[in-house]
Amino acid sequence: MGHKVYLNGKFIDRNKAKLSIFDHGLLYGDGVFEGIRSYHRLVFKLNEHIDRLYKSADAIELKIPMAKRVLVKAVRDTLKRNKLDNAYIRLVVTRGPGDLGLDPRKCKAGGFIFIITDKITLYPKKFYEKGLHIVSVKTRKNYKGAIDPNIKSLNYLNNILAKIEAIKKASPEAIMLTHDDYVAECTSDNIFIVKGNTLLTPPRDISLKGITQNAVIDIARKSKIRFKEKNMKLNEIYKADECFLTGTAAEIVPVTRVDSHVIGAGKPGPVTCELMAAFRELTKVDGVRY
Ligand code: PXG
Repeated sequence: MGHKVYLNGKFIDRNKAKLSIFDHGLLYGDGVFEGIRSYHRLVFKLNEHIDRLYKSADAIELKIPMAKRVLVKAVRDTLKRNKLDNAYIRLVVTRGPGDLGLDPRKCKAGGFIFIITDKITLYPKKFYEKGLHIVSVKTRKNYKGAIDPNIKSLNYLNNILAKIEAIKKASPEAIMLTHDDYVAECTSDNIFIVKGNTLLTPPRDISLKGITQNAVIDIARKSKIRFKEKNMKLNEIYKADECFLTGTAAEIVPVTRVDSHVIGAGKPGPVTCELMAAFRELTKVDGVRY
């Protein structure tokens, strides 16, 4: 039995799954997605990811023709079928095939819902031990009045352009700024700093409200670490005592250099390490079993 993907209610060989080239998900990036992860047969924060997917879909007036619990079951079934204990899960909903115009009403047949599960590729261990060196880039975040950054849509072009800039600077991630020069987030991670006794992250309406970011904020609250959202320019990041990124794939990864600036003591800081340890424990218990 080869590796299967879920596509509109069926399990199909991953090499045989096909979508229409008229799908507006492909033609226009008209669709939504989630990147999810499981640890030892527990899907971390699955219900939170499903809620965000439906919110994103709602924001683009895309109706997911399925109850949330049915989709939750589909995710669990896909993982079980592929016998994956630790996995990366990609959940995608497209607008569906239409004509060559933008009008989503023409996509009458409805969209594709698919689930790909795969082995998770972990970042190199040295990222976590020594911290990342990252850069800021010129490509801006979408202005929230143009595309709300809280819509996790299939249109990731500006993040991809930022990623290309980072790659050219030999950096694994890129800090993206808003149109008015405030730090928003990275291409697929949120950003935090520690300054004095306070944990800070940018205002959550200018970036994607990360599920990992939520988890870190919850841990901070329980651990009595002072936390605030704060609008920050790059200078504040440069002068931080600690810095780290959060994301489903990266989990919590320390940052020890931003552009030419060494952060704090140049190694992962104490608050970062405390949060990393607490997060590791959380992944062992917080999730939907399959
Ligand atoms: N910001 C953006 C723009 C993202 O795309 C995050 C923050 C972190 O959110 P979570 O909920 O994961 O804590 C993301 C994460 C991947 C991958 O394979 C991840 C994302 C998008 C595309 C690929 O790592 N989203």
